[in-house]
Amino acid sequence: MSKNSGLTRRSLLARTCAGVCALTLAGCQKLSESAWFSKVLGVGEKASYRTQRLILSRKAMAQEFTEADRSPAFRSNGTAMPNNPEYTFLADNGFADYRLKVGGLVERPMSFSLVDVRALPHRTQTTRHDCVEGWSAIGKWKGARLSALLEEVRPKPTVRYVVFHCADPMDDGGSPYYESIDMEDAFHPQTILAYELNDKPLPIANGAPLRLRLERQLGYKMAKYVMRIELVEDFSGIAGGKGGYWEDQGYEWYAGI
Ligand SMILES: Nc1nc2c(c(=O)[nH]1)N[C@H]1C(S)=C(S)[C@@H](COP(=O)(O)O)O[C@H]1N2
Ligand SMILES: [Mo]
Repeated sequence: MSKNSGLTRRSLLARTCAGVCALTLAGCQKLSESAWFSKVLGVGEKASYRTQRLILSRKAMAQEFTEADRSPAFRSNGTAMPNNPEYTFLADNGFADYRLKVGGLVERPMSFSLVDVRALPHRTQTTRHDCVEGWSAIGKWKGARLSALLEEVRPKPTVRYVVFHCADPMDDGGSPYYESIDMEDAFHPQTILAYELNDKPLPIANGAPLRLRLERQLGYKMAKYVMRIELVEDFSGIAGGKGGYWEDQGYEWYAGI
């Protein structure tokens, strides 16, 4: 039986509402009162049946696995050690002086130490990573919920995207790796800033001290070495203007699996 067979429009709407309520429980209480959230609800209410189904599929969870399913080793891809003296300095001291800066269109710009990030509501998930180059690996990730971090800085109503600025310069001293996601993905329960892989501190090769996990999209969206998060209405003014390092080279911005 297909997943949605036999569902009436009313029960679909009820399920959409359940999704929104689950998000609220996941830590959007304050946000739910903000103009941004009511704008999203307004759109949801007016949406056609077809759009409701699209919304449902964006909210769906990526498959999770058991610990026994994990790959023997989780390989590294792209940068394995950022060629950046500032990063090397932080790494040499176990990232004790690392601060994640969060700014842009927010009511309350903040900077978080790793202790602060670890104090945020967290999630652990064992998921499959799919790289566009044709390899996959299953790993267990633990990290802070991005929704919880965003709630702390209070996004302004005009925010549409969350941009992740990384420590690794690309192409010999070129501009750093970066990525962007929309608010729907930013508030998805499986969207986390991971600080552990397979029960150990995140290795440098996999993006220490913090890397994005966004389980419904391809590997290149999952920014490693995140140094700064910027909330924007539009990313056309950033680097090549396409919303990410690989997007600027011609890859899709929405890399759904
Ligand atoms: N900062 C940064 N993030 C990055 C990359 C990178 O080179 N630099 N490579 C991307 C690609 S293509 C993939 S598949 C994954 C690889 O993650 P891993 O090194 O943990 O396997 O990170 C993504 N995020
Ligand atoms: Mo990748």
